[in-house]
Amino acid sequence: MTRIQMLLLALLLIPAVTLAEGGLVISDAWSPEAPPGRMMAGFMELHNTGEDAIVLVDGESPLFGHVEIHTMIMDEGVMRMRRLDELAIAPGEVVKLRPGGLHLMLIDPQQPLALGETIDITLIDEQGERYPLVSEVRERTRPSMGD
Ligand SMILES: [Cu+2]
Repeated sequence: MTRIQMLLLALLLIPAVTLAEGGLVISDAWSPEAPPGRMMAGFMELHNTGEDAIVLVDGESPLFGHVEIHTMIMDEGVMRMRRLDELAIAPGEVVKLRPGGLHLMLIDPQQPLALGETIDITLIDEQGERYPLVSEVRERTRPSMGD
């Protein structure tokens, strides 16, 4: 079985919404397509359905060298990305990662990814709790993340 076939099989077995142990519901995860070798972004909704704050501090993916949590800031009239050490989600809060704002940065791609393919990503909180998700590669929309 090829890696692509395995990814497609995995997609069939994973529901669109993943309810993790810690009460973090992750939905509508997607990544704009990018030229081979370029870093990619990850967008999604994060809903903390639990009683306690969830503080995400890290991420990882088998398809990328490393994963960072980024935000966008205005710097002398130019939008720039900045790495966040942590992303806190209060109980009941929905945080949206979307183009032009908060996003995951998927750095050092290990293989080309075509439209419709999926990326396994795991978010990790400060207590070491892991929140797996699957991001679908979709067409790039405006506003663009650039790279
Ligand atoms: Cu970024």
